[in-house]
Amino acid sequence: MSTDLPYYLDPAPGTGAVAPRAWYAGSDAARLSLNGSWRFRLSPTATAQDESFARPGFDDAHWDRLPVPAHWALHGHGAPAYTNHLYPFPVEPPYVPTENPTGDHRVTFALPEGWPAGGAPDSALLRFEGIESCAKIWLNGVELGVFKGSRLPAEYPVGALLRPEGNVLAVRVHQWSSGSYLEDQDQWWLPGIFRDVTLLQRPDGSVVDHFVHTGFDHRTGEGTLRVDAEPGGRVTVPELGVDIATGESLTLPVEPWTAETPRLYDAELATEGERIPLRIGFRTVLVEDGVLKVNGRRILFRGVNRHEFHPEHGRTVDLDTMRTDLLLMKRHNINAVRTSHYPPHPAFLPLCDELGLWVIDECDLETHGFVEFEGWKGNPADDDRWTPALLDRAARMVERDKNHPSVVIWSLGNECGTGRGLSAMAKWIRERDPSRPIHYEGDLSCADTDMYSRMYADHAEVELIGRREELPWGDPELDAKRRSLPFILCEYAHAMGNGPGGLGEYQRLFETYPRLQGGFVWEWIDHGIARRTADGTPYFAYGGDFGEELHDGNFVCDGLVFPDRTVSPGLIEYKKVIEPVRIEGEPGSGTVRITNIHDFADLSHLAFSWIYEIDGHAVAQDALAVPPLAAGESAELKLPVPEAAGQDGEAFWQVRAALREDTPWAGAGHEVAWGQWPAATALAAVDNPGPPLLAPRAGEGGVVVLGPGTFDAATGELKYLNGFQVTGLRLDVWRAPTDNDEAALSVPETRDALAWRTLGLHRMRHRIASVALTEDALTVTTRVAPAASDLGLRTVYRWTADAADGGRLHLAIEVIPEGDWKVPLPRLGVRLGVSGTLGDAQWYGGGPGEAYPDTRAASRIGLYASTVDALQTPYVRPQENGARADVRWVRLRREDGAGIAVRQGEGSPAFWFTARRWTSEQLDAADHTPDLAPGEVVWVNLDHGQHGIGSQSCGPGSLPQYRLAAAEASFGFTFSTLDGR
Ligand code: IPT
Repeated sequence: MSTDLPYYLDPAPGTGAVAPRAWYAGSDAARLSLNGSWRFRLSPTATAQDESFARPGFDDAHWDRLPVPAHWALHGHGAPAYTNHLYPFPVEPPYVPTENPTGDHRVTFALPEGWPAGGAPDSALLRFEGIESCAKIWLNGVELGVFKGSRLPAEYPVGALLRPEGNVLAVRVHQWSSGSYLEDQDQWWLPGIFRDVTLLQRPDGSVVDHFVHTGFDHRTGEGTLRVDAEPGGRVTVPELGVDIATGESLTLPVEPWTAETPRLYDAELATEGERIPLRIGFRTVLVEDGVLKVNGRRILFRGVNRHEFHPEHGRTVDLDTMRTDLLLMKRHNINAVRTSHYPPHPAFLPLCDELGLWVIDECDLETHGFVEFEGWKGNPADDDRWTPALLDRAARMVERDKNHPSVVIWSLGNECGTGRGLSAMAKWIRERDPSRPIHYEGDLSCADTDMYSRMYADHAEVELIGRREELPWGDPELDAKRRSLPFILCEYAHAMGNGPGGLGEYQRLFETYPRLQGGFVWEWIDHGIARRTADGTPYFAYGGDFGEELHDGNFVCDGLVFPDRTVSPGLIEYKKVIEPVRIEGEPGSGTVRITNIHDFADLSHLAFSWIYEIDGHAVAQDALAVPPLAAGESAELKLPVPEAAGQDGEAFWQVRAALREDTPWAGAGHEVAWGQWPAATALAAVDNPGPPLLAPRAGEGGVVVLGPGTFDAATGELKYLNGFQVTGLRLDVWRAPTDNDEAALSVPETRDALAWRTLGLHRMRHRIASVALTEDALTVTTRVAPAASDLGLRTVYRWTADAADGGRLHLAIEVIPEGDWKVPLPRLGVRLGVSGTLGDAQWYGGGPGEAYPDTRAASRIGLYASTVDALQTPYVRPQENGARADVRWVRLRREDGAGIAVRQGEGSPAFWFTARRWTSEQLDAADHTPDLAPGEVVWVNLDHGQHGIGSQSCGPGSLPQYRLAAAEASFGFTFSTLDGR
């Protein structure tokens, strides 16, 4: 483009760097990390300060200090800002605002002992792994060039400039540049030198670049190996007895690399001037017969989209954190990562090679903000002036990451519409590395790609695609091509807040149709930034919390782990849904069916066991011998009949599969999969007349006494259960809307929370129609309805107590909707308040974690205990959470053990149990976790029904079977009290 533009506005790529080349962790050539404490000065514009700071003699003593790598906005200079796809500046490419925070960085360093000063320019390289978004760099006063392409490396030849000591590196970083138009990913805008800075010694004859080519032929069991290198040298693989010249090909028997069996061979590349340790994995990736295969077999992605994020450091992520991410993924059965939406720190990929994950490596490219304009007008991805920058990014990704067996797919970028620049990238990548297929979601024609990829398609559409029966698209030739391609959901199951729901149904589709090769949950982590309130309470901030004039709120918190990497219920659900072993039994059956749904591994690495449980107690258990079924095989095994099988109580079989031995990602005994099913078929309900009932009697002071219950005679409201005060027991239909209920991106007609609030379900009124005392019951008839509406829920509470067991109080509820209800109910049940001293819960039912109708796969029937506080799931933006499914009974106790107990009513199904120290209304009103102040009361919800969760914060809502229609319902509970110790 026109050269009169300043460097940071010129759409051309950066300047001054050597050709991109393969990254490697280390070699025998010296390297010096320049990370550390640097001097820093922030200016409001790109040109507020002249460039004199680059001179070695410049005095920076009065400047602040800043750690490098870091984002200055997280160190007290300026502030982070969050937008999803909107550019936070006027769109007039390549221009950016005059207000352009510019950080000048300086560091002085000495060369280590033995490092020759001076020499040929290419005898030393100064390497930057990532700078956001544009920088001009000087060493010892000499300009090295301009860095662009934030999350990609660049190396500058500096050999001739180095001195033994007193070297001054100066870097001027602009937050905004032409590159910002290419980096419109959904995340915080965070400028800075956010990845490592290293000085690399490049001795004569050291490796300029190397490319490890491998393959694996599953028919012969042989691998192929060729290492191209510049300059040439030798490659040794001691374990295989290999010693070949670079450029020479070899075929020999090997064990293949897969994500399930990440077999790596240690090797070495030696040229005249350098020895580089290599870790070689043999595998072949290809699309064949409409299916993506590795080593001849179809693979299934159980994936996540991973942004790099740390709640204190932003995109400056250290090695421990990277490893933590991967260990957590592996422990939750995740086998694939899409590096959304830029190449990760280079050290992430060797960890993927080692631990075993399929990686879609995605280029640092997104121009999503142009979606705002008709036909993506002005989109740099379709503008020749920008093509060199796009090609530069493609090359820097491919060259850097080409030697990783874990990288099986190249992705051109995310949400860039379509365009010539993308086609040029695909063409270049295909020529440079034909061994990996190409992904890009944004072009529905799939003209440049090797797989059909979509985001957030609903189950029904995915099923059609699975059958290759999707609606025809565009020109017939391209349609035919696309129909012949494998399919992935590069994003699905938006993990924002409570959810995502509907994972299990997707998984069943993936396991049914070979074309559907799985998906990548959006996304791995909530990008909440760690902050404290004035009184020191920690919380996580999101969009708008930093005074941004334009922002997308908590849409940045949509991960399977919380910002501090605490596992959220969504990840536990996902782990269960994507188990690589299916363990199933029919209710009442002592036979288990075990199916190995790994793609490669047999079951010999797993140890199986069975447990026979009665009322939540394991009464018998033993190891279960399971044959080492090959991938895809299944077997039915008879379980032994335990002696305890005749005992009274509710019996369950549980079969578990755990790691037999320690692995690099989890210890022996780590549970990989499980199944649980009732050991007996449910007994048919016997229609017995029931015990004689106590008569309610009028007591002193306007009360009615019935068994342990004391009621207000006028209102029929329960006041006491023996000595325990009860408040506000009544029908409850409200829940604090989840992010998926809010569905902020959807059209208003489909947003549940909007429909609920419009109708007024958050402000229901209770009219007492009658309070009737009969011989054996207290019956309260009410109508529960919102103002201004003629819709209502006629609700009858019938209280009784057994004559034989006067210690229990039964509540039978009948709900009859009146009027034409078009809106589902958030929940249906009763809410009651009990003393805040009842802070310990114990229950028999689903657990240990939270569950909702379409997020209950991981909920296992058992005996559980938790404090009321620990029952809460602290979603970054407070919302409905913490329900436990299938609860048969629950006890809430004080410290001395006294308390109240609730069981499912006679003939009533198990219920949903929730307890919290605030009301749903308070939960609804809170924006951040510190807004929730524990009160004096524990509010308990006992629900007959819960509305599904779905994934409509970005994607489909809950499936029809999980929607809670306003319909006639009867259910009940039995209340009693517990004595103290
Ligand atoms: C999709 C984006 O690719 C991803 O970066 C993220 O923003 C996600 O949505 C929502 O969190 S794009 C959208 C148009 C579906």
